[in-house]
Amino acid sequence: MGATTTAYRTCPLCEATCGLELTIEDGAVTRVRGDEQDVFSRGFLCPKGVSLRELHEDPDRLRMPLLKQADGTHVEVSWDEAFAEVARRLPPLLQEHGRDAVAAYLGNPFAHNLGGIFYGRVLLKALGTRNVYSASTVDQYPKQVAASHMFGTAGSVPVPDLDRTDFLLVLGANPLASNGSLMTAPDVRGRLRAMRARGGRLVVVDPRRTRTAREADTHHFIRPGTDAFLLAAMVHVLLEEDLVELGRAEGLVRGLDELREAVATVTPERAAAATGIAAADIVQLARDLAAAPSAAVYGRIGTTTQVFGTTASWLVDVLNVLTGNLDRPGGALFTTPAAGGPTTSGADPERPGRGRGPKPARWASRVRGLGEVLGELPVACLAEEIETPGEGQVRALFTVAGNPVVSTPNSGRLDAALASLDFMVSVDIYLNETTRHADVILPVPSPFERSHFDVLLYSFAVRDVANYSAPAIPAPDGMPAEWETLLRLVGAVTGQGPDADVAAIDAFVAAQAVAREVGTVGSPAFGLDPDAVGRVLAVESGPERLLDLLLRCGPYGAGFPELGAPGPGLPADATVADGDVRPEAGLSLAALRAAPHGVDLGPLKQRLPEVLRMPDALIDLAPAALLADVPRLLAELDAQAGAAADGPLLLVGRRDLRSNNSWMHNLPLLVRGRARCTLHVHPDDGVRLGLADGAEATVRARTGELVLPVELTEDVMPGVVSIPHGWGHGVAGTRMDVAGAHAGVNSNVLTDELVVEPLTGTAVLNGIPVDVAPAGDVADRTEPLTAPAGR
Ligand SMILES: Nc1nc2c(c(=O)[nH]1)N[C@H]1C(S)=C(S)[C@@H](COP(=O)(O)OP(=O)(O)OC[C@H]3O[C@@H](n4cnc5c(=O)[nH]c(N)nc54)[C@H](O)[C@@H]3O)O[C@H]1N2
Ligand SMILES: Nc1nc2c(c(=O)[nH]1)N[C@H]1C(S)=C(S)[C@@H](COP(=O)(O)OP(=O)(O)OC[C@H]3O[C@@H](n4cnc5c(=O)[nH]c(N)nc54)[C@H](O)[C@@H]3O)O[C@H]1N2
Ligand code: SF4
Ligand SMILES: [Mo]
Repeated sequence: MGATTTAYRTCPLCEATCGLELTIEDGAVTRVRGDEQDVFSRGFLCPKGVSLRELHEDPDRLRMPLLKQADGTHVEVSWDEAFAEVARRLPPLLQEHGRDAVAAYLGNPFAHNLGGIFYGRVLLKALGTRNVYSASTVDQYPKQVAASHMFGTAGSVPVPDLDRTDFLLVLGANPLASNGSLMTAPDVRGRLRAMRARGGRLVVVDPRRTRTAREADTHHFIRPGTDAFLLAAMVHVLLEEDLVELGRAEGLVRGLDELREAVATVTPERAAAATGIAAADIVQLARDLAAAPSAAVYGRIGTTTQVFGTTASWLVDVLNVLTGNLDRPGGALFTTPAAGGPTTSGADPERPGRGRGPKPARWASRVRGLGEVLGELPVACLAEEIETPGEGQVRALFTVAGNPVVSTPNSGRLDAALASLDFMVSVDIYLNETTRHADVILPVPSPFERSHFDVLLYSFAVRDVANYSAPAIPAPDGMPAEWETLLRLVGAVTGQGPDADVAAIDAFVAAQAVAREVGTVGSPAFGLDPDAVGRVLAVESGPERLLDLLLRCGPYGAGFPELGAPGPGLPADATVADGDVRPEAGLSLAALRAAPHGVDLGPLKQRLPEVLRMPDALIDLAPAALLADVPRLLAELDAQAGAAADGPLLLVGRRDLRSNNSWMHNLPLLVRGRARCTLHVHPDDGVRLGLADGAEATVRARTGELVLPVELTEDVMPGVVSIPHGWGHGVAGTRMDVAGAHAGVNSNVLTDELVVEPLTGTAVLNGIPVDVAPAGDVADRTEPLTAPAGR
């Protein structure tokens, strides 16, 4: 019999970063459990973590590249053949039509993936296109853009101090299902229960009575898309009643007068008419927030992917600042991530808090003129960029870890557009709704077969933590790591042919990273000989080498003691698990390898004012870009006050614990039981519309229509219906048998690519006006469907 071993690793599936304990027998993973010793998750895991074994073993998960044939079907080919096809077809296309003729779309798992984080930008740079798209413009960009306007960088997002707070106000998030987002916190339910056990209060604002709402002291239904009115009215109350107490932000803010003026007319009464939350409740909520010893306001998907996404995101943090909760223990704090990030670098060394501030849009999309945002164009305009002829038309597409056909608005249109491309390459693990259009699909190793460190997510964690996982088992023979595939693509698109020297490109990437670091004032590497630094790092390669550099030069880094340049090292309260080696010199990759359960770097630290990166070193409470959008807010407030009660039904999404966006429905463990892709309808609306529980309904919007089963439930607000996103499987040409048998419908057939949030171009995925009728009823539509509020 072979040996039984144990390996520890971080689950890469969602933002919670749970520690897993894997049992490995004869080279196969036979059990997945929560790692009781993990310094952050302490044994917690959710059903998706357990299902990683099914993912690893899934017969439909791709192990070899696929090539599309003339008849549209895909066949397995060798790695060499696959890269040769890219090297043969892409360079001539770029030569003839220019760099912008190729687009790239980066999906969600990309952000959970060391290969993607470190080498994705190398591929983008090699492509040199302005047509860069990602899931961020159907997700969190409004929050990041608001943060950059207030605090200076897109990484300056304050995180609720979940473990110490006395009061948490949650809007448009359901962390009990999603396990938290821009709030990395394994076991949110346990942490919320601990908060309530120590006397803290939880208030949830959501058009649905969610799992999180059921844990709350108070839940308010809110009409979709109206959070900005509620938040502005709360700001109004704080100012009106003299409840402002800036705390740590005292002397560090600008724009209070402009803010006062902006919300002057947003009274609780007017906000009540628009939101559906009573004026007295709005006033009380503002007072409670101000009175709590510590409090945090937290908004997520329901507040970002809506008509006032950036405005709502801004006002969330305005409330945190005005109540003295920014940078207060138990309030909303900035992290100090081990691998560093925009808030730990880029400051003016002479004057802390000073930096370049928010970045204006540098270009606009070709067809609709939507502004570039944080280096990307809004994915809501990808289809038209492919369809519209002329100079700069997108003719080729790379998707990496993305399924935009299911995840982005007006899926039907994008699906058809992808079919018209001259060439498409997907780096992906499934033949799914999107990748079926790809000429070449390049799979990557399973989560057990790759290394992991959450470079991005630790920047939004409720504690500062660092945990590295090496691959638990080797990848199949011949399968490159994701980063190697990305670099081989770099070779192919830059005309180096299909067999580019990956190690040489990697060495070049590393040398550039070292050059940046030795030129950075304040880095332990500052002024060192780059070759000497390179030699120290050369024991590692690939993402490990780049991570080692970031850790060593980060806020807890070991620096380069071998070169006489030690780093700052660990804080006194840092801990490791029993038996792990405490890294005395500070963090490096070697140090993390000796701490398989992770290193806890303590609760969130107070970072004002040095965390700011604003030209005047002040928090901007009234950024010009947001003030410019206030007239739209006020106009809509007027419009809504009258129309709220008798408007069309509004569609919102929902997540459930056993899904992960669009791609985990092929795992039997996660799809068994009752069908979850249903239309939630309030019983009163059910009666009015003649919809019975379990019967089929037709849901229509401007962009398309769907038929799906009705679930009558008081968990959704009257006037609102809900469909989860990420379904709609079983499409011809895909190869996901289990998902196909639990197909559901694609809710993004109903979301409108022409309706975007104006500041960031982020798609409005919540608050979509829809018609609902019993299926088969060819009810005459008496009125045309109106666009969502604020368009
Ligand atoms: N209506 C509506 N639409 C939404 C949302 C919503 O709330 N409502 N949410 C939005 C949000 S927040 C997001 S993040 C997006 C997600 O949008 P996407 O990122 O486009 O979609 P995913 O479903 O996450 O697809 C992930 C893809 O990556 C592949 N994959 C999985 N693991 C790996 C890996 O390790 N490497 C590679 N290369 N590929 C891998 C999967 O097979 C799948 O094709 O959806 C958005 N769309
Ligand atoms: N199980 C599971 N976990 C996931 C994912 C998944 O698909 N499944 N996806 C991951 C990803 S990519 C992300 S970005 C995160 C998202 O994490 P969350 O933001 O916590 O995601 P949701 O559970 O969709 O919660 C959004 C809530 O907003 C509500 N809502 C809709 N419209 C409005 C509105 O106008 N106002 C208010 N106040 N609320 C509104 C919805 O009813 C819903 O309850 O989850 C991550 N974790
Ligand atoms: S909560 Fe997220 S990180 Fe934790 S086990 Fe589940 S999917 Fe993995
Ligand atoms: Mo997301």
